[in-house]
Amino acid sequence: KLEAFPEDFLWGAASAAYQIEGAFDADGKGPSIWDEFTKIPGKTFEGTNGDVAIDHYNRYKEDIRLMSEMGLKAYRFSVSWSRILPDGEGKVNKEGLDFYENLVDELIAYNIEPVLTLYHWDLPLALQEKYKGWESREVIQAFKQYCQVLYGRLGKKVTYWVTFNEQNVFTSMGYRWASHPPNATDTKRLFEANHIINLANAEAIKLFRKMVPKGKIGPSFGYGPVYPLSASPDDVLASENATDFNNSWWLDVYCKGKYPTFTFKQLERKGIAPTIESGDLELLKQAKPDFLGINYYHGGTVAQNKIESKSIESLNDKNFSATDPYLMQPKEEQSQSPEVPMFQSSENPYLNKTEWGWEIDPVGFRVALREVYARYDLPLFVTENGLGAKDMVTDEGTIEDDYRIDYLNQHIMEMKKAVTDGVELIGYCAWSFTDLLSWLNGYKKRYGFVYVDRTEQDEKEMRRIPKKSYHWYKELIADNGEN
Ligand code: BGP
Repeated sequence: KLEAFPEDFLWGAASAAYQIEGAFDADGKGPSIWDEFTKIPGKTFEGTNGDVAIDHYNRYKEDIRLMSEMGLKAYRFSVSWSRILPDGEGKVNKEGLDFYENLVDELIAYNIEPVLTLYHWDLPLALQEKYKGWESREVIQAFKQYCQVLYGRLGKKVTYWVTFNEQNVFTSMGYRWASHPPNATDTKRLFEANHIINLANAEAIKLFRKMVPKGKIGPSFGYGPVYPLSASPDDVLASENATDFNNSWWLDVYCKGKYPTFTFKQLERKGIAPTIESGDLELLKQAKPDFLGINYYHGGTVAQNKIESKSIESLNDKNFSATDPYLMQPKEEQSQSPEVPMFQSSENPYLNKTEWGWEIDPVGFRVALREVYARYDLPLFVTENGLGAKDMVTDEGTIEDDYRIDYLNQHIMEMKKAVTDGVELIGYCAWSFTDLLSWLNGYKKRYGFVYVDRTEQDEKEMRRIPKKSYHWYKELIADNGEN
C-alpha cells in the first residue's frame, strides 16, 4: 500500500522569466545574454526569441487567476536579473523590483506559495561584456548585490528560494556545446566557470542565512540517473563514472563542499581542472542548502568507452550543436564525455522516447529521488518535470493532451512510491504552467497546462486555453494526489 502525500505537499507548476515574460526592454530592463544569443542566426529553431514570449509581464494577473482556479498550491518563477539591475550591478531599477513584488503579492492573495529562482540563465549582458560573465570572480560580487536587493525586498514574503537552475545544463550547453550563451566550446573555461558559480551559490546561501533566517534555499539540479548497459563490471564501472561526472560533480559541491575525487583527478590530468584558490573550499563547506531542487526529464544508459576520444575542436569543426542538455542521449558525437572518455552513452532498449527524442522513464524518476535523498540526506523539492509535445487545437477549440496526462500521472505514481520508500519531499512543480518558449525549440514544443495561442503572432490576442491536463491536474490537487 502506498503512503499518502503529506497534507501540506506543494502541488505546483514552474516557469522561467525569459521563457514567459516578453517585454524585453520595458520599464528600464537591461539586455541579458539571451536577448543577444537568440539573435545569432541559426542558434534557435526558426530564430525564435523571448522578445514577446507569452507576454506574461503584462498578463501575470490573468495567468495567476488561472492558477488559482486550478487550485495550484505553489508557483515557481524566476527573476530576470537585468530587470532589477539593468547593468548587472550598481543602479537598482525600481520598476523591475515593483513588478516582482506585485507578482508575489498577487500569488499570496490567492494563497499560492511563491517559489523564487534567482538565476534561470539570463545573465545581464553588461556582466558578460565587462567581466566575461561567470568566468570572472567580479560577477560573484554582482550576484551578491542582486541577491541582497531581492532578499531585502522579498525576504519576508517568499519562503522558498532557488539559487541556480540546472547549473550542469546551462554551463555544459554554454561552454562545451556552444548551444547556449556564451556560445563556447572550451572545457577549461567550462570548469572554471562552474567553480565560480559554485562560489556564487555559496555566497548567496551565506547571505541568505543573515537576511532571511526563516526562509529555505537550495539549488535546482537537472538530475539524470545512470544505468549500466549490461551487468559487465566494465559497464557498471562506466555508469559510476558517468554518475560522478554528470551528477556528483555538482551535488557533492553543493552538499559536502568538495569535488568528487575521481573526476577531479581526471580533469587534472587533462589540465582542465578548475583553479581553486585558498579559502574557496572553506566557503563551499559553509553553505549547505536547506533542500535540493530536482528537475527530472530523463537519465541515461552507458557502457565502457570503446570509441576513440574526440576533441571538442573536432566537434566544433562539424558545426555541432547539442539539443539535449543532459549529455547522455546517444547522438553520434554527443555520445561520450569528450574531455574525459570515462563512458560511452548507449540506447536503452526498454525505453520509448518523446517526439524530441527524450527517453520516457517514470521509474527513473523514483530512482533519481532515492539516489539523491540517500546520498545527500536533504529534503527534496521537484522543481521541474514534464512533457514537451506538439499540441493541437481541435475544431471544438479544446486541447486533448491525454499523452501529457499519461506522462505526468506515471511520474507522479513513481514519486508516490519514492515517498513510500521514505524520501522526504516538499512539493512537485510540473514544467510548465502555461506554454512558453523552449530555449532552442521555439514555441512548437509545448509543456503547459494552459495553451497559449500565438498562431497569428497577434501580440494583443495571445489567448490562454486550459488544456485537458489542466482539469486533470486540478482534480489531482484537490485529492492530494490520490487519484
Ligand atoms: C530545463 C529548463 C527549463 C525548460 C526545460 C525543458 O532544462 O530548466 O527552462 O526549458 O528544460 O527544456 P526544453 O525547452 O529544451 O524542452
